[in-house]
Amino acid sequence: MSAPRHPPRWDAVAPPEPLDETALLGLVRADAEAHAAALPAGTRFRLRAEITPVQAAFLDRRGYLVFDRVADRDEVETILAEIDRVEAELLARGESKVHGVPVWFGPDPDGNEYLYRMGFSSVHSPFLSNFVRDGRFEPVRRLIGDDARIGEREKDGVVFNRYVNATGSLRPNLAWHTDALRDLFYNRRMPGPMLNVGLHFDRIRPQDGGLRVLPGTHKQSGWATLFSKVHFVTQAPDPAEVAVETWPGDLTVHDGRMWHRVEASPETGWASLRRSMYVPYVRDAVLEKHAGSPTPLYLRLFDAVMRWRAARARRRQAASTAAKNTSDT
Ligand SMILES: O=C(O)CCC(=O)C(=O)O
Ligand SMILES: [Fe+2]
Repeated sequence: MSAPRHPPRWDAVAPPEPLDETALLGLVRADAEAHAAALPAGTRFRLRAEITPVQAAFLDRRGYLVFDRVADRDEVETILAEIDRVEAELLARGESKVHGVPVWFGPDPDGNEYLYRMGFSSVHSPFLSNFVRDGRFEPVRRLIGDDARIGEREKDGVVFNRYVNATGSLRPNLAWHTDALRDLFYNRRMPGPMLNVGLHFDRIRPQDGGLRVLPGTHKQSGWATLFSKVHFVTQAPDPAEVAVETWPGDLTVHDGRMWHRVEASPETGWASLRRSMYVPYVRDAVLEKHAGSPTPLYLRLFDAVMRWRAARARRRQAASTAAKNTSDT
C-alpha cells in the first residue's frame, strides 16, 4: 500500500455506533416512515446486504443517507495515494482534460500546482476502478435501480474533489446547487429521481465546514429546483440546512434534486483539506466517453470561470510569496 501525501486525521475520535436496525428489519412501510421521521438528522447507518426499510424511508423523507465507514483505512489511503499519482502523471504530461472533462488545477498552500477536481478518475487507476465496482456497493446500485450501472466512462465518470482554504486557493468551498442542473444539460429534460453516491476521505465536524444539505428539497417543484437559489453563486448558509458530519471512509447518498453546498473550512492551509469522490450510477442510454471526447457545454461555461479563477489564484499566491520573501530578508 502506498501512502498519500496528506493522510486523513486518523487520531480523531471514533464515530458513534451506527443505528442498530436488528429489530427494525421487518417494519412495514408506514412504521418505517414513522421511525425514520423521529430519527435525528445526523443518524449514521450501517450498509448491509440490502437497504433496510428505515434507510429507504429516511432517504425518501430527508433526501440523504450517511453510511458508516464503508471503505476501510487501507482503502482510504490507497485511493488518496492513487489520486496523488494520477495528479503527478497529468501534470508531468501537461494534460488538463480527461475524456473531455477539464481537470481543475490551481495553487496549493505551498504554491505548487494542485488538482482540485477531476472527472473520470478511475480511468487511470485500476485500483479505483475495482474499488467502485466492489460487491459491497451492490445494495446502493439496486437502490438506484435494478438496471443501474456504474458509469465509469459516462457523464463525468468518477469525480474526485479536493477543497483547501489558503491564499490563492482555487476552491475553498462550493456554492449552493442541485446536481439536477448538470443532468438537465446532459439529458435536455428535467431529471427524475436521481441519487448521488459519495465517498468521504476526511474527518469533518460541522465546525470544519463540509457538506451542507437542505433536507426535503428533493421533493420541491421543478421551478424551485432551478431557481430558489442561484446555482453555484448563492453562498449564504440556510437556516434549515443540515451539516453532514463525516469520518474517513463514510459513504453518503443524496438525491441530486436536493439543494446542497460545501462550506469552507475556517482553518487555513493543509489543516483545511477536504476530499470527496462521487461515483456515477447511470440508468440512461449508454453514452461512453473516451480520450478526445468534446467538453460538454455546461463544463465549458464552468471551465472558463475556473481558468479565470486559477489565474487570479496564481497571481495572489505569487504576491503573497513575494511579500513573505521581502519580510524574510
Ligand atoms: O464535495 C462534496 O461532498 C460535494 C460535491 C458536489 O456537490 C458536486 O461536485 O456536485
Ligand atoms: Fe453537487
